[in-house]
Amino acid sequence: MRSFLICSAGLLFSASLWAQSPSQKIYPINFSKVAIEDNFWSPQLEKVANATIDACVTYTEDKTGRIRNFEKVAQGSGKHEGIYYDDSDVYKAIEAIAYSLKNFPDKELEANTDVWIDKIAAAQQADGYLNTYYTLNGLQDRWKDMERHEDYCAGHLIEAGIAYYNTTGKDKLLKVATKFADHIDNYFRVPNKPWVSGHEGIELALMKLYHQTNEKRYLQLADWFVDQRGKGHGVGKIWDEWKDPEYAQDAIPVRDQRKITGHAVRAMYLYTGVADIASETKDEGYVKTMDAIWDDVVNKHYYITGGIGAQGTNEGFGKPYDLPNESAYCETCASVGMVFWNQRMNMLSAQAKYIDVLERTLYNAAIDGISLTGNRFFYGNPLASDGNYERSEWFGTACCPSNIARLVSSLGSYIYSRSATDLYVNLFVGSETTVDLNKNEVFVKQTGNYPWNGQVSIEVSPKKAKEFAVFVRIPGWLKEPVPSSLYHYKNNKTNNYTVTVNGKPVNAAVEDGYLKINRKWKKGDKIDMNMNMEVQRIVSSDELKQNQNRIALQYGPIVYAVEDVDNPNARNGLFIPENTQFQVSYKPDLLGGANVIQFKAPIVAIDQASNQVLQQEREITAIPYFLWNNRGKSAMQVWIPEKLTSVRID
Ligand code: FUB
Ligand code: ZN
Repeated sequence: MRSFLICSAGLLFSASLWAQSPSQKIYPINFSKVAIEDNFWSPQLEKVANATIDACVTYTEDKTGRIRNFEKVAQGSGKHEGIYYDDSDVYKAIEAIAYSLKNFPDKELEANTDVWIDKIAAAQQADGYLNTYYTLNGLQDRWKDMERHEDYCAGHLIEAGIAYYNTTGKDKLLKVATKFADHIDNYFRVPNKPWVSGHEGIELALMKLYHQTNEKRYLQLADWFVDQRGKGHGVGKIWDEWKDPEYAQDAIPVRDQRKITGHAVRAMYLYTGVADIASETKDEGYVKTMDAIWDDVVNKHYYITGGIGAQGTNEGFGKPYDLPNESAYCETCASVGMVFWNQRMNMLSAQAKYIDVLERTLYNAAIDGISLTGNRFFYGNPLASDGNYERSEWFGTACCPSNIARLVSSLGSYIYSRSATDLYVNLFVGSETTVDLNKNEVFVKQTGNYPWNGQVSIEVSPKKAKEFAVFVRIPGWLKEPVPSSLYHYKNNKTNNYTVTVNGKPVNAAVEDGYLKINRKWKKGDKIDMNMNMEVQRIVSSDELKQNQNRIALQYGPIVYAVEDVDNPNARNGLFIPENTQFQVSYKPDLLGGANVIQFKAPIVAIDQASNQVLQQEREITAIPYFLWNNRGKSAMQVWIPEKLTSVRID
């Protein structure tokens, strides 16, 4: 199914989605210019448009008081309903709606969103401040506890305002957001008024506002927010009650930070903003920080599913290499943030390893957050379950549903990038776009059936025949699971690939993970890529204690799980010996259509009657991890014992 593109109108703000930055190497092609027609992703975009957004709307305006809070502020009185950060969910839902409306125009949904926006605008204070919790509870308390998410909510308001304006051309929400940003700038960026954002997010939002308006003070304000950290300025719950500045990445200045700490979503949003700032200011200190922290994450804190944030206690990072499976937190929002950050790192460096990480997180941990039906959500995404864990309709703290909705609806922004002269193909998604390279329109069209198989065709049709380079990402999973030493393929087995142009092998080198195909391109040229997919047994490094003597299965970029619904009692007794033979087949009728991995393997069980251990060979089916828990509650595991001696029976 094809997604449609509509144009925005009445531009009051300059809509440069990613303006030229001094030290940024490549720029993503915005999703609004990319039409997706893809077996894997089109149904995902449709389900978000049809079911997820519907769930967000219902819970925002009917089943919770989120919209009523804005009404009460406008009326001048009433009791605040919900939690102090709930305004952010309204804004994030609007952002998701905006992206989705671009793909699937819907007059009724747009009209309803306009009504929300009127209510939001009516709740804004004369000085630009906007927060229903503090306005209803007494404005005298505003801007006191740095953890209370006032700036975080402002950040989501800014992102929503920009997104809605870019889709519809309606600037009401963007004007509200800009007025709030101006309030924050005037209120804080004066001498001796420190402020450490307890939940980051405003930095990246201000950078978007800077790119949207070309107003330098938003860049300066974003940089100011980052610069506040690590100087002992924190006041409020995190600092006074919890005594935990690491929780909010505030123990030392950002320029000195080398290790990931604390709350995972906060960290991801912070470093996304820092990357955006560094691309403008060429701040080498920030780049060093992010390089070191990125290494720390992928070498010591990264789940094979791409999830991050092992612990529920701080909703974030734990000790290095401490990656429990059943209690893995891996918040959906953290995966969304990981996608954002890795895209920015790729923009700064033009290195494909960041897209390798982005792809792993996107295709596994992130989309695990949403059910096949689109209206059930995981908050945490564990890698094992005893069968009592399931997706929910909604949450008290409801950050995840609208977050995954905004990511999926803007998927088009992650497929292609460009430099001034060249084109980059990052993700393998059936899609088309036209990119202006050096005043030459280049039409690009991808077809294939990724991630279910590795054959991808990319048509490159410039209006005028011209020499330039097409950088095609050679996915890292072909040779290693993750660009770090945390995991490796058993027996160092790698997957091969071939690339031809117009049927002939290309003579091209791989640069920073991209095959650089430099030639005089002409209309109708075609790149054919064939990535050999084989079932890979993944093993963990010795430091990763929880996975010792266990393997995970992967096919292409997809990590697999064994769910008891297909394999009764597999959680208690399955092991996969070294010589196991795997078969992969596409099952069109299973879970919306998916590759399954099937194999014969032993399951051991205790026979109560005879008081003996029995071993039985069974036909096992493994499904893509992101599809588990779509057939009711069921036990599940990603890391499976390799030997009888590591089997657990309980
Ligand atoms: O605090 C706002 C959001 O709620 C965070 O990003 C999530 O981790 C959850 O705590
Ligand atoms: Zn969340």
